[in-house]
Amino acid sequence: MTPLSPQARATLLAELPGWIDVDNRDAIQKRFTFPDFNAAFAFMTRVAIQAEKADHHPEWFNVYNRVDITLSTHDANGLTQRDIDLAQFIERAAASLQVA
Ligand code: H2B
Repeated sequence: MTPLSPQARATLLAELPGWIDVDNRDAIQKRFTFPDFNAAFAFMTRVAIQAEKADHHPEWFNVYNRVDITLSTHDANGLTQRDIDLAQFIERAAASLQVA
């Protein structure tokens, strides 16, 4: 796995609304807010199962109904297609649990 080119990175991120660059490292982050802890943890469970399946794991922080997620590929020391794939899965999981 090699980090995405700046061009590929920009094109792929344009399709992932709300994901922003992390300062001082090649990574992206997004905050997800759910109705309550139950929904947040259900979301985390879905993401955890997918992360194990893909052997690609998020860096995340949960407080009650909030989940802050950072994605980067440690083995590549940067953002790769694996992070994009996981971000797309995360978007689908959040959409199925999040109350507008
Ligand atoms: N997750 C992330 N985000 N980046 C990695 O480089 C990575 C991972 N590597 N999950 C995997 C696990 C690696 O450590 C194992 C040994 O395959």
